[in-house]
Amino acid sequence: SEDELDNEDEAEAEDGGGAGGVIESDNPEEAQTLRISLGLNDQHPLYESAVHFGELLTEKTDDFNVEVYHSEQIAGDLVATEMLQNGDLEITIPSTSPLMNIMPEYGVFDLPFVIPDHEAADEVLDGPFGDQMLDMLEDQDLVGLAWWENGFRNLTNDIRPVESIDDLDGLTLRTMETDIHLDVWDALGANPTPMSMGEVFTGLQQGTIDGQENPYPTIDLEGFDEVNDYLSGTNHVYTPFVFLFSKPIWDELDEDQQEAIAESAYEAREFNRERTREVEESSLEDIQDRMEFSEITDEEYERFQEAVEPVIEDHSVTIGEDIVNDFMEAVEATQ
Ligand code: TF8
Repeated sequence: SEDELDNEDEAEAEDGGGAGGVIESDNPEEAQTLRISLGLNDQHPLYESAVHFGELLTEKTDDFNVEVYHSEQIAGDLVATEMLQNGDLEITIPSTSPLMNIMPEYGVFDLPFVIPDHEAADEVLDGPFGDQMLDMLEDQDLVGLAWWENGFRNLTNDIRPVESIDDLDGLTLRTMETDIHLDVWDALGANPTPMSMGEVFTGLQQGTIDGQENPYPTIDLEGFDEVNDYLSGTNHVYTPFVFLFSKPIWDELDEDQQEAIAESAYEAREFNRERTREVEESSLEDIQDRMEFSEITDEEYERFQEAVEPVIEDHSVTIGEDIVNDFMEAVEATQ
């Protein structure tokens, strides 16, 4: 029965995140429940930010309860997004990368070595380019409400310190489920293999993969530092999180409700960026105690950039030359 389902949901949320994962309306019985699916665990600032979204929303209106599910309890990024398209789930906050399987245009964020720093990322996403990319989601039955931060991605592995392209030779690396990342690591001489986030820890532990790449908070908080010895500050790509709402469910809401949700997602973005950047610093400090850290010299960084140029060219066709140009121009304008 529905009651049983509700109880199960609550038990699951309590299991993982404690009462923090459920943010109730002042009128919980009458309120509609919005479920948020996250791929990362409840230690990550993404979780805290999703809870913060729930708090902002329940301050604005009594119409909603918010339940935050973490660690792929509901689904991985791609499947959760498909559930939104079908009206089976209200909210997910995925990396943009797996979305390229739904919209090739979203691969633009996977082009490596383009966004140089946080300031540029913010400007590009908060400007017309970011708006254009959010608007595009509507045709896919998704409502894009805000850009949140995952961060710059960095490489870990268990075989050797990676300081140059040559060190990548033959390393089996897990990538996100996107062809662009596959081709990038292939061009750099590694041996990439795509998998969903939920399989990465076990893969590293059992040695079916030698390494993976993710922002520092994820490396720290998902415990990858326990199974990998070497960390390289590659900062090779900035793939954002995008706050998505199901369009079929959105269309059933009235305008005030839509506005309250949109505003809360947007307002929580500031909290999310601030927290993520704090945790990025503390995580890097933390993992350096347990991992050997290698920096990439400017010279070597340029070699990386050159090696992936053909990949960028190839994929510009599927992403759309216009989008790629707009993206490059938006980044240049920040410099
Ligand atoms: C990855 C991504 C993920 C996030 C998470 C599932 O490596 O960085 O960690 O998209 O929400 O798969």
